[in-house]
Amino acid sequence: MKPPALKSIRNIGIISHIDAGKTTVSERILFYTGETHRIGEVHDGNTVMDWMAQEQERGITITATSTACRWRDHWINLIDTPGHIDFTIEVERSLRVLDGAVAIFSAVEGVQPQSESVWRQAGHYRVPRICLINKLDRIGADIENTLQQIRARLSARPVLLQLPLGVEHEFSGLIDLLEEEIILFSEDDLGGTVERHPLPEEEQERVRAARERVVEAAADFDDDIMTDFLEGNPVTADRLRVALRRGTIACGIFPVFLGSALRNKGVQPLLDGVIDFLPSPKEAPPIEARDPRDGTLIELPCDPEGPLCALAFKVLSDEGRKLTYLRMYSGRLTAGETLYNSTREGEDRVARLFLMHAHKRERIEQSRAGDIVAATGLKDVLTGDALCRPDRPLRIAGLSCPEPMVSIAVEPRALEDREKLPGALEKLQWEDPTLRVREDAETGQTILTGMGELHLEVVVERLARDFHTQVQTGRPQVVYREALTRPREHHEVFEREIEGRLHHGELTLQLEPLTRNSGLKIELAPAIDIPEEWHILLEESLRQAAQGGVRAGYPLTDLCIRVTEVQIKQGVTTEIGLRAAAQRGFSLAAREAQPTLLEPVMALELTIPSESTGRVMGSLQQKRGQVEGMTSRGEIDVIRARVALEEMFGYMTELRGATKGRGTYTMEFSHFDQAPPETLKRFGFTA
Ligand SMILES: Nc1nc2c(ncn2[C@@H]2O[C@H](COP(=O)(O)OP(=O)(O)OP(=O)(O)O)[C@@H](O)[C@H]2O)c(=O)[nH]1
Ligand SMILES: [Mg+2]
Repeated sequence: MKPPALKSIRNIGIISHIDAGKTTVSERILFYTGETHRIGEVHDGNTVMDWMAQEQERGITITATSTACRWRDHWINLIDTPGHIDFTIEVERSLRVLDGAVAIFSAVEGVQPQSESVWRQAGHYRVPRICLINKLDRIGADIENTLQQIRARLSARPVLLQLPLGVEHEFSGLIDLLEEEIILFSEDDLGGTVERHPLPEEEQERVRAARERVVEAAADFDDDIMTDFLEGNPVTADRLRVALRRGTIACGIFPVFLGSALRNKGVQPLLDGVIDFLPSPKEAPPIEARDPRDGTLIELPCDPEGPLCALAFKVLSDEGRKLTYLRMYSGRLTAGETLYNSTREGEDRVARLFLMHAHKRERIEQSRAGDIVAATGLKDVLTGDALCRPDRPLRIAGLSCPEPMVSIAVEPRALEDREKLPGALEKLQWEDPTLRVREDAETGQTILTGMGELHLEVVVERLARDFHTQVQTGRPQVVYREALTRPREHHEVFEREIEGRLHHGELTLQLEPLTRNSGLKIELAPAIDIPEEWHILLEESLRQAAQGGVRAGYPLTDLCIRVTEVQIKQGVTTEIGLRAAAQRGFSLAAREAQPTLLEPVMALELTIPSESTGRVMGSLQQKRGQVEGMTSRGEIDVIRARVALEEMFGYMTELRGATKGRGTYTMEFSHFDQAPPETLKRFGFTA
């Protein structure tokens, strides 16, 4: 099939809090665009987008799934992302490569914590968004309240483009404010037929008022519309669409659609919105690339005739072989071509290229700027690597990866499991940059570190299912940080003969504790006159040393390490000598600077029936939790609190018990804070 013109492509993602209906919407999109012949339902465990066995059983999305479909002569590459915070890397990598997103909100729950997080992530990459307020069929659906929360909690400017016909169980269709028409979705073919009718007399007043707000928003992006708005002249739907599109692409406004995905209402107008308001790859801002040979910075617009530049944003192990998802930013790529991996500095060959339809693939011979494709054959490529032509190396920013917070020890059950474990974990790590694997030096156990309990549970289950490797797991442990409480200065001399040659390194270090959540800083005094390579070497050695901790093996943070002096002895000062002096000097000084332990503190939002509030508050207090606010909505209370992660293991079970199964909570990392005396004692720190 002939590839579409660039302006007819949309690379978009669906993002939201857990359970807002992303997968339900995606399944409808596949059905209405003719990609599938039946609608999969999350509660039946038969969706195309949640193809992994664990996703179907748990009823949640775990991994971002990419698919391609066609609508109104446009090609849409669509990525359905998970809402659970443990899988946030999936959202991060998707937003990194997408040109636009659909943010979904539940009309009942409004803007939930994870919606705030994904909205922030999208803002970071300046991804234009349109919104869907979903679940209008549910009791308690409240559009105005959700819009208000979008304004207040997301500091965004929503522009409502539709009105509902009825709400809750009377929700029966929509009013299109641009065209001033009624939209109905036929019940006979699962909403497949969309009918448009003129507006009845009795609706005209409320439509006029609501449409005026749309014209007002559009006027901010179009001077002619502003004039017409001020003079009270009519403005056509087409003119409004052009202005709203401009505003959306500039992230100045966020068009809002309405619907109930489960009841098959509202999805086709949303698809129209994707085409009308979200940018094509050509309209997305150019990316910045650097030529590693001379450091020159260039801007790469989306151009098939430009130099080849692609980002590997996802690597899957598919029956033991690597399948690499690529976002093509510039140039063309043909199957069989040899590429240069500018991140890892090596060459790799693309065997085959595919267009992905969820878990099925369509083979293609060539891809070009603007496309999202998958490739086989790229043996050494990992998530976040940049690919280009060997004769035109280009580097682009990789992925920013969140720090995992929870670890567990795993023990292979049988001998054969022991043999298979390292290989299986390596493959899981290809896929998941937030999974870390290391061996505990003292116990010899394999330690997995991940984003949270659920993340690690999923990993262990995948070991068993996909890699037939059974393991026993220990209790989850928090990943702490170490910090210093006193400043310290230290002079270190290293001098030793190694293999017949004298190595010397001599320097003075200053360690200075910083305020909480400042991270790690390494500075070299400007007066130090050493070659650039030694500069880098010193910084790397010190960073490595700080990473290893002082007392409990956790990375040091909130610290500035300053090298104030480096004494050079001509002919004997060597790299080996300098490295040894830096690392030994740091370690001795840090031990004298009264190290302490910091623990991760999480931001929680609990939604519970009011009758359980007393019990839940009591238990939060026992967990050293700080309640920061509570709002009531009918019989439901929403509590916001901060609690140390250490106290939160197994909390889901506890909360279910305390609320007769009706309470839920979400949490995400907030900050690091001083660990309590018992924890300090456990790790041998003085309180
Ligand atoms: N009543 C009602 N339920 C809905 C609607 N849309 C989705 N649901 C239900 O909400 C639940 C969650 O839907 P999903 O589509 O899995 O939500 P999601 O956003 O993909 O969730 P995660 O991927 O786990 O973050 C399912 O039980 C759906 O059937 C809707 O419009 N109305
Ligand atoms: Mg989902």
